[in-house]
Amino acid sequence: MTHLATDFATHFTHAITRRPAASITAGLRAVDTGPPDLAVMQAHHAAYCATLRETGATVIELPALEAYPDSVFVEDTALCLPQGAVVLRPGAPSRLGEAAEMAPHLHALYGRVVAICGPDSCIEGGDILVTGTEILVGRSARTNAAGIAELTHRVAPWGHRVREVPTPPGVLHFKTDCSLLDATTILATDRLAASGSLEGYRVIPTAPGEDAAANAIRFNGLVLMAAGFPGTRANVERAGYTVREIGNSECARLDGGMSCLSLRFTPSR
Ligand code: CIR
Repeated sequence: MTHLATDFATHFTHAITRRPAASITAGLRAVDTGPPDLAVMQAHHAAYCATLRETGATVIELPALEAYPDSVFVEDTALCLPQGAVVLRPGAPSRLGEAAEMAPHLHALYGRVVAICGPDSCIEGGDILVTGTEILVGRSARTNAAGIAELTHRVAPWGHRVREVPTPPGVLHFKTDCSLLDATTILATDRLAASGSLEGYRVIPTAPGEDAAANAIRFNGLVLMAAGFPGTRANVERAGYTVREIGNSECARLDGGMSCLSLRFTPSR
C-alpha cells in the first residue's frame, strides 16, 4: 500500500487493540454512571475491530490485561509515526504500567522505538492529534509541560513539529473534543474550536448537544463514530466522508471513545 505524503495521518496498514478486561468495572471515570457491562463492551469492541479490518488493515488484538482496568484504551500508551514509535508515559498512576506492556509489540513492528522516560514527564495519546502538517498536544490533567517538551525532543529528528495547545477545562483529553478527518480537516466541538487552536484547519462542528461525538477516527476510507449522534453524523457525511457508527455506550461510562481503542500506524524498519 502506498500513500501520498500527507495521508500518513489518516491511512494505515495496521492497528493494535486490546480486548477489554473484566476489571474494566474498576476503570477510571470522571462521573460514575454505573459499571460498564462487559459483554456489551466486548460486542462493541469486536464490531470496532471488524470495521478496522474491513478497510484492509491488519488488526492485532492483544489479550485482556486484568491488572490494568483501563488497558482497553491502548491509544494512551504510544504515539506511532511513520518513522518510528514513541512509548508514552501516562499521567494516571494506575495506567503507567500499560506503556511497558505495549512496548514489546511496537519493537516487534518498528525499527525505531523511543520512550518518554523523564520522571516528571506525563503524556497520554488521547492528548495528541497528528495532522498532515504538525502534532498538536493538549495540556491536560494527564499531559504536562515536561511530557510535551520530551515528546518534542524525541520526534524532532524525525521531522515532526509539536505545538502545545490547551485542552478545554474539565475535558479529559484534547481529542475527547476533536478528531482528524483528513490532513487539514478536523471535527471539533464548539468549545474546542473557540480556543483558536485550530486556526488554518477546516473545522467541521459537532451538532448542538453532541459534544460526545467529537472523538471519532478517520481510518483509511472510513470515519468511525460513536453511535447515536445523528446531527454530527450528518455534518460529517455532508462533507463527503463515509461514516460507520460503532456502539460506545460502555466505553463512554469510562470517558472513552473511538480513538482510545486503537493505535493506528504503518510500521517501518
Ligand atoms: C481514563 O480515564 O484514562 C480512561 N478511563 C479513559 C481513557 C480514554 N482514552 C483516550 O481518550 N485516549
